[in-house]
Amino acid sequence: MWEYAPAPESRDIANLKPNYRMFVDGEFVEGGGEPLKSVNPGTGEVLAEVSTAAPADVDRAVKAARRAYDRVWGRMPGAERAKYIFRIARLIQERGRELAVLESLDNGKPIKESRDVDVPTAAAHFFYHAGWADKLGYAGYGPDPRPLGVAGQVIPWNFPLLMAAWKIAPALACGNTVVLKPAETTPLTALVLAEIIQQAELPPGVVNILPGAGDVGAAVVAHPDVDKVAFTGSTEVGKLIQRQLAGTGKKLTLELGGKAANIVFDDAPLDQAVEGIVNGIFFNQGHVCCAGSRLLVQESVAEELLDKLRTRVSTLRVGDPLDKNTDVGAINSAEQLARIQELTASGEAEGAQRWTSSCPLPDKGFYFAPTVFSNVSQAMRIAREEIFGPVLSVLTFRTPDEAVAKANNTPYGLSAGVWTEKGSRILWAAQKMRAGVVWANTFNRFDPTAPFGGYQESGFGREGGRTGLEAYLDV
Ligand code: TXE
Repeated sequence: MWEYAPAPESRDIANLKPNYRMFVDGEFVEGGGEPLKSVNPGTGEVLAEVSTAAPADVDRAVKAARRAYDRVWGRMPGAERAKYIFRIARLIQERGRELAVLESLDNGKPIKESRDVDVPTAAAHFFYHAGWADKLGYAGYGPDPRPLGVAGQVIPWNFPLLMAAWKIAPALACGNTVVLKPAETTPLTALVLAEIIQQAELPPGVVNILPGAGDVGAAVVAHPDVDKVAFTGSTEVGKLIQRQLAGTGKKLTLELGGKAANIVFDDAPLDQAVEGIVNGIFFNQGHVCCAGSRLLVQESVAEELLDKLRTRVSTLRVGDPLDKNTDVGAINSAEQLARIQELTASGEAEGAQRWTSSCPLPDKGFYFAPTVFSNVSQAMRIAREEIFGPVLSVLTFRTPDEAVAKANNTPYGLSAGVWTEKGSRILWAAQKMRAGVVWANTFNRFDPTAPFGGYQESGFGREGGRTGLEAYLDV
């Protein structure tokens, strides 16, 4: 019934190699660390072997980045930098099919998402930031804002290519050089991006990409010649990095976890809201820091909305990430699957009512059926902790004040959604909520022109837009 192996032509498009090497000083070289195996979460099979960085490699990469900064990139006129960045953007578009298939193979996300969201948004980030490179003097940060130097960047596995673009594009536009560490379960598209950077003929050392586990990330962060650290990942590791950097004078931005509230008022167009709720929590298997993982619905429409929601979620197809009809792909790793299972079990144990879609699941690979918990109370773990999977927790409220109070009852503060016909209520709720992004009558909309980032334990600093440039400039 299910086809587990991706169609051979799709694998070919991915241009998959048996071995991937790290990218240092303009060349692909073998790292001194223990090689890691990248697994296809859609099948559980090994996709490729990837060499990883040893501490000496981190030092080499940072030295190469420093040299490139001092001799070339930090001095280059912005208009010249822009040409290289535009070239990267064009090459991402040209190699878009290859990148999309590889991303779905390595991460598990549905091909329609990697094709229509991850790859085009990554290209858009380079296009957008290329446009800034020669206009920094007009950005409002003084006539001649200076770059910071070498940026050490660590990214997670949920949007491997897109997170690399979010980090690299603004750093380059502002004149910094980069040492980036992709996540251990998804290093492949970052290494194809390295090929693109080579193809675009960036001077050696401007971008260096070092696969490896957390120890490599820690070594990049700690390197004394790294001037700025940008991290996206768990709140736990973010706090660790913040402590590690205290007193070093390095500039830091953190983009961490979330537990976003998606608030539906009784006047909301319910069918439209259902689409937004589904997109908010089941897009990318819920592996999204700003996922709308807590649905807050006004009591008077709760039952009607839940009926509509379960009906809609029953139609989602879970399965082979490379199948164009797949709506929910594979969970990125066995560890993440276990984490989701443990948290959903806690929801049942604490008395929430569990509903799980009866869609068939492939029996190879890592999958989790879309799940909706109702009768959730604020004290339950599934209402407080980031599940990072296709699991929605539904709470109810009676008044707008109660809705906002519940939305803010979290240590996080990355995003939120509001569904209502009343414009005044949207503005009121957006003012009252401690969230970096508030979407109104939509969810999960990303645009390189809009600053993105959080409050409280969701981190600090903004990425994207003019504000995002501040993270890479001495203003
Ligand atoms: O994150 P880690 P994990 C949340 C989500 C998920 C949980 C755990 O809830 O279930 O975190 O995921 C590197 N110094 N998010 O364990 O460990 C690591 O190698 C420097 C939300 O994958 O934070 C990887 O490249 N770097 C989040 C990156 O940090 C270190 C996205 C993220 O891994 C390091 C991911 C160290 N000491 C998970 N230790 C979001 N905001 O979107 C690890 N790393």
